[in-house]
Amino acid sequence: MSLKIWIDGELVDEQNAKISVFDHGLLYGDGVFEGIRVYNGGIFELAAHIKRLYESAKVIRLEIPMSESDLTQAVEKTVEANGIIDGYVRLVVTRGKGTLGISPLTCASASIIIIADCIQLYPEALYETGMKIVSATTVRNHPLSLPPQVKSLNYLNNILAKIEALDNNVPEAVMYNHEGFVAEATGDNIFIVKDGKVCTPPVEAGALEGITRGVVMKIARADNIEVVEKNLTKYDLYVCDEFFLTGTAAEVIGIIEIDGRVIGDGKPGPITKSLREKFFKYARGKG
Ligand code: PXG
Repeated sequence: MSLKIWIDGELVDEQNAKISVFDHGLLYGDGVFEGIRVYNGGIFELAAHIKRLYESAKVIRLEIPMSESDLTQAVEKTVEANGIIDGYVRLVVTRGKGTLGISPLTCASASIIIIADCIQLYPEALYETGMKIVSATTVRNHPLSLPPQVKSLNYLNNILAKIEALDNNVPEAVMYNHEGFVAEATGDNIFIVKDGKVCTPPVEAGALEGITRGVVMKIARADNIEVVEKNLTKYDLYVCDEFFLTGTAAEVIGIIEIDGRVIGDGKPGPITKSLREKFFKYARGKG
C-alpha cells in the first residue's frame, strides 16, 4: 500500500513525494528532523518533539514556515491519513531548494516533510538478553562546532561511530566528548546504575536532550530512585552495576558488556528491567 507523505502543505502519494536535487538538505545536510513514536494511535510526547524541532531550527537560523500548532496538526493529519496505530513519524525540515553553494540565502523557503510509517525495532530477544556495546574513537561534536543538542540532518559524526560499532559486530557505540567524558550513544542516551543510583551524563557533555531520557528520569524519580546528572568516564561505565540506553526507537534497552567488560552478572539488571517495563506501560498509555 502506498503511503501518503506530507510535503509543504499537501498529502501526496509516496511515488509523487519528491524534493529537488537542489534542496540544501540533500546537498549539505542543511536541515533538522525529529523521530517520533505512535503508540495505540497516540503520538508520543509530540509537544516535546515539536519544541525540540523549533529550537534546533532556531540554532541553525532556519525559519520553519509554519506555526507550531499548525505543524502539530499536520503531523496528526499525516498519522491519521496513513492509519498508523503503532508506528513512527519522521518529521524533516530542510533548508529548501537553492543553488549550488552552501549559502542558505539562495534557498527561498524551508521544506517540510512528514512521513508516517512502520518502525524497524531491535528484536525482542535483545531486550531479554541485553546488548553488547563498544567505545567509539570518533569524538562527539565539539559544543563550539554544531551544538550536539541540535537534531540536524548532519549525522556523519554519529554514522562514523556507528560504523565502528558494526565493525565490532555490535549495534551501538558509546561516544565520548572532546574532554573524554561520556556523551551518548550514536542514536540513544546513556544511563548507568551504581550503588542504587541512576546516573546519566548532563546534556552539556554533548548529548541530544532525548525525549525518552526525560521521561525515564521522571519515571525513575516517581519510583523514589535517585537520578543524578553528572559527567561519566569510561571507568564509570566499566565498573557500573547496570547500564542501559534510552531512545525513541530502542525505548529502554539493557547493556551487558562494553569493550569486553561484563556489566553486573551479564544480564539486564533489576532497575533496568523495571524502568523498561514502566516506560513500556507509560508509553502505551497503560501506566
Ligand atoms: N541521541 C541521538 C544522537 C539521537 O539521534 C537520541 C539520543 C535519543 O533521543 P530521543 O528523543 O529519541 O529519546 C537520539 C534519537 C532514526 C532515529 O531513525 C534516531 C533517533 C530517534 C528516532 C529514530 O535513526 N535518535
